[in-house]
Amino acid sequence: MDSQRAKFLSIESNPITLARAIMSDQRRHPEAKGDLTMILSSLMLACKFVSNAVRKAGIASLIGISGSSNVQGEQQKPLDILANDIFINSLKYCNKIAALASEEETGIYIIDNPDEAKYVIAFDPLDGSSNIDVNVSIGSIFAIWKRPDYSKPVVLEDFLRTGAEVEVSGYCIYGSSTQLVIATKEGKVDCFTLDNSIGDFILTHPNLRIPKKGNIYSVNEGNSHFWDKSMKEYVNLVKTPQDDNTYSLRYVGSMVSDVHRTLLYGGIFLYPADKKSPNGKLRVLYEVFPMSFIVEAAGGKATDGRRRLLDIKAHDIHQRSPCILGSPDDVDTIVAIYAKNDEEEAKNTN
Ligand code: FDP
Repeated sequence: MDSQRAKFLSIESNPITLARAIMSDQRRHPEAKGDLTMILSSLMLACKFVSNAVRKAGIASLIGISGSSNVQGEQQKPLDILANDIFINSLKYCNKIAALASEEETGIYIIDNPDEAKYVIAFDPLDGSSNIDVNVSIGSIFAIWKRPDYSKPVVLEDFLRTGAEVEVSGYCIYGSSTQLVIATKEGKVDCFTLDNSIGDFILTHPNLRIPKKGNIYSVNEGNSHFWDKSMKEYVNLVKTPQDDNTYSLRYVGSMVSDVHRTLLYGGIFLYPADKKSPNGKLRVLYEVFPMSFIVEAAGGKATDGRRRLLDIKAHDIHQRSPCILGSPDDVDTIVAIYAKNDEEEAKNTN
């Protein structure tokens, strides 16, 4: 069939699947041993399984997927625990991961590998889980690091790294479609959409770039009473129309959804520290680092207001941090406000 006719039938005759994209990436790095290829293939499989479980959640909840028993008296797992099991099982058998850190695990989970595995991974198997029962988009998030010395047994310090050291990070969003966004340290961000009819992720948004400036701000404004002066000043500024420029507020309350929209449409996502949560809410290893890595790779910026998020060195696998990320011009505006207010405060205390 000629390509004209295939187009007419809306059938893509030469799709770039995720597997094909990963393989061609590997070919561009002749020194690569295929370890990351294997890990990404395992993650792709895990995301397909989780996607399938998420799509069934509404029906399955009739038989008690949220932790109760089903009609046969069998105990059902909550979806986030199920997603955690799916990720662990999928990654265990690729033999390329030495240990993992998960939102659902208290400590690091060491994998008994026959060979020396060079990589560790941190993930949140199902982020935004408070949205599951109300059918709002949720996602999985991950970041992969190479171990500094993989001839030795894996240790906690293999995870206590900076975000700038991430090799690959990504998220999968289970929304109106299932999409997997992957960023590499070469600064390439690709988005693949799951085609359920063939069961494969297809490259639909190659080389994503975040708009330089947006007109959407995304924050839980219910916490505004507890914010610091700079946060209050910034949000007041975006709510005050400048010339023709007005901002809209969009907040899903599911980080993957809010960051995905920010990446595609531009604007800013903020989860700041406040008086109730002095370290912010979001977790450094499996929320803040992977999302900041993706946003920076797409040309955006990520900060806690005063320093680049990817420069933080983790000291705990479940540590939290304030998180502000998005279009570079929007992030620069709030960084300038923090700098101005900090300078004023320093002058007043001297
Ligand atoms: P959730 O509690 O539903 O799991 O860190 C988890 C997270 O969701 C993020 O996905 C989301 O951005 C944030 O918390 C929402 O927090 P608030 O409800 O405090 O706004």
